[in-house]
Amino acid sequence: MKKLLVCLLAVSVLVLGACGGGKPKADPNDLTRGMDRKIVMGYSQIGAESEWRTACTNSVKAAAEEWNIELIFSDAQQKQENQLQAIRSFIQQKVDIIAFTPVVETGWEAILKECLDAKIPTICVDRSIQGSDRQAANPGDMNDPDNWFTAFIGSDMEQEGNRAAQWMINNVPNLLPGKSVYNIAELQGTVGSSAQTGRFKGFRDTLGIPSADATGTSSDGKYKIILSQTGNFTRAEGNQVMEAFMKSDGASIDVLFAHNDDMAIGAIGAIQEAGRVPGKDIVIIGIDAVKGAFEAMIAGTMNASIECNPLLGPQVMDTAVKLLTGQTVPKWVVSQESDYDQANAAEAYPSRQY
Ligand code: GZL
Repeated sequence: MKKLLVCLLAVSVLVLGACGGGKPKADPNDLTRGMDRKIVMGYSQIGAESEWRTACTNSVKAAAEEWNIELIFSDAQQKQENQLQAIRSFIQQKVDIIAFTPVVETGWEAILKECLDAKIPTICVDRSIQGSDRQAANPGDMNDPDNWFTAFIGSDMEQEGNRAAQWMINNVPNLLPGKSVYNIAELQGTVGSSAQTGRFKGFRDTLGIPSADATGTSSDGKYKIILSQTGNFTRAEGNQVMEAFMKSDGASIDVLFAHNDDMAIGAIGAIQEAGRVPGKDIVIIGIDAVKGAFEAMIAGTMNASIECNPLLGPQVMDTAVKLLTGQTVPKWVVSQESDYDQANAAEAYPSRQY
């Protein structure tokens, strides 16, 4: 009798499986394979302050389409309180996963712990939070910010600052020969964002300037940061701050280091207004490698841009599917990037995607 029952059970399972009973077979071409329904992702984006940000948003939206993931998108208009509100709303909507780009590094502990309590995994996109070294933390150590979020997808901002300083050291003496000291003006990004803190520190570390100091002289005495102020990553503010720099110290500035290309491009107009030649009298180094920077480098009004890749969408969606189908993901999915200047800008420009 028992044997008969076992056979009947086995046959019924086989019959059910054959006529599609139980979990539907995932379409092998469906990138959310392993999920028996559409993933719902909430994404809190900072805003639309730069070419880079727009490219990042477009990449995330396009990848959500491709991965067949339902994206609930929120634009925070540069305000952290709008991000906190959006994330709380995602929790109330019981989304499967939350992605966010923290506008600044601080103020995320409470909301991320609400996500943890709601058992909703979180992905930091592009920027990270204070105290995170983006390495796997000791499990359960809730004093470690790396346990407050699930994964970080983005660039090494400190390394971008290093790369900008290294390009300057390798190229400025040839571009402006015969000087014993090069005076630098710096346009910082949004104060307190991981992009600003990382680039600020990385640039100074390479020069041997204390990373707490806005201005200072390199350990070899050749490079001197004489001006440093935020332009909030926008062209308009980059132009305004550079106009003020040119009024106070225009004649003595040799190099402009801008934490993004949009501020560098805004500054070009202010340099021209002040009667100096951008790209020649003042060497201009930006970060992002957006199309506007390539156009300026090809025109000769800008000298270099350190790439920061905004095309993060595919990595965000791939990480979301892996997390929701029980696969392990690295704490930090690092972006791959290059450096561009007037020597390679024209060749690279046609294939640029942003
Ligand atoms: C960097 C990103 C920065 C860009 C700016 O990862 O957060 O914000 O460099 C953007 O262009 O505004």
